Amino acid sequence: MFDHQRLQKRLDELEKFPSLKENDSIEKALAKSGFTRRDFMKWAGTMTAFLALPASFTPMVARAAKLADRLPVVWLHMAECTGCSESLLRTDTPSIDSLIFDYISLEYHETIMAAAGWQAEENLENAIKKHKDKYILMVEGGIPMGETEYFLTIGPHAKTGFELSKMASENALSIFAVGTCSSYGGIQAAKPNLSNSQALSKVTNKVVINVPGCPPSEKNIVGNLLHFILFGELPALDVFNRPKWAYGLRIHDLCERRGHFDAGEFVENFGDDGAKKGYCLYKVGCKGPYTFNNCSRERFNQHTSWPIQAGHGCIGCSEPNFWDTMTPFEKPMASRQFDTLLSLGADNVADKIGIGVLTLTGVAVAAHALIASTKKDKE
Ligand code: FSX
Ligand code: SF4
Ligand code: F3S
Repeated sequence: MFDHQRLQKRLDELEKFPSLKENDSIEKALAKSGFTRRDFMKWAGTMTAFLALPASFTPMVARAAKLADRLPVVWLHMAECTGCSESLLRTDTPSIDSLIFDYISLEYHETIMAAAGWQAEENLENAIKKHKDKYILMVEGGIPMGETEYFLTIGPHAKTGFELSKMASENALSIFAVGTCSSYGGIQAAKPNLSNSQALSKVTNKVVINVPGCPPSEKNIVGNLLHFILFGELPALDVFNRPKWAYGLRIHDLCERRGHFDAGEFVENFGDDGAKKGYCLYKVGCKGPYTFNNCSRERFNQHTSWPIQAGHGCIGCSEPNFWDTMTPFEKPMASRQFDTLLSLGADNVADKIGIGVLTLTGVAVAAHALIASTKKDKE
């Protein structure tokens, strides 16, 4: 997998493609925002570690970022809140991640493009025609299907989200579902799902790489793009088609409050003494033990903070159907998968302190692994 020569060859080939951004370069974009080459190389080093690659790959990750303008990207909005785009495009303090995203050749993105109406629709058709089978498709939002397909129509011809995403998927080189909504349906797919919103993977037979999170961090979005530029092939995926390098561990595994969980020190109520001391949020509903994502390692807004650091438990926003399965958000998961599998209430796990807690947690982890592998077997 870690074959330098193969990757160099791929990047050499990519370099031969014409730059889609005339008169622009990542160096210029960085300089304009006050970043030095040193900052850029530091960023490339962090990104390399983030992608679970050896440090010797840093120059190649930097080169891949510089070649990001060789691959056209089409970004579609379906039923959602635009939080995924916002996670990336925050304009107040652009990070190197958001600059890279600016620098890629975004051929179509409804939030940031100047065109509107007829012009916008034409732009999309042109981009798809011009870059047929060569562009990366990124879709944000759930897609109303079936009898309620018309609940989402876009543009002057009132094309449905389903039609647009299907057409864009058919002609794409690689497809990413950005956010929980396009990965699994998301909030609008919560019961009773009146719009019958579905995941992008229901629209196409092609492989869809899911980058869930409501929203996903900018690092996970840009990291997936970079991974594709570097390798040109699918990353290792888990049973829910999430890249393992980003979604391989649970929030709970690297949580800064984990020591308190293991010691049996819990916040009992928001604002109590335990909360002031930064104790574990399990009893006030944290779903970190059931959620596979890298927020506890990467955080948000350039590593500034993340939900648990801010004092609220993880609500499991990157898991399928989290709105139905993880609510109520501020109550522990008293009777979910642990109960059904091993007759262990999750509260039980939290209440027993010391060795007992650790043993039971170990059992709970095993239970989750069992669920994951059973699901895989079924597929
Ligand atoms: Fe929102 Fe994106 Fe959530 Fe969904 O994010 S942050 S509702 S994942 O599709 O805009
Ligand atoms: Fe962190 Fe939540 Fe796990 Fe507690 S239960 S250690 S707050 S992830
Ligand atoms: Fe979402 Fe939990 Fe991360 S709520 S943002 S997966 S900490």
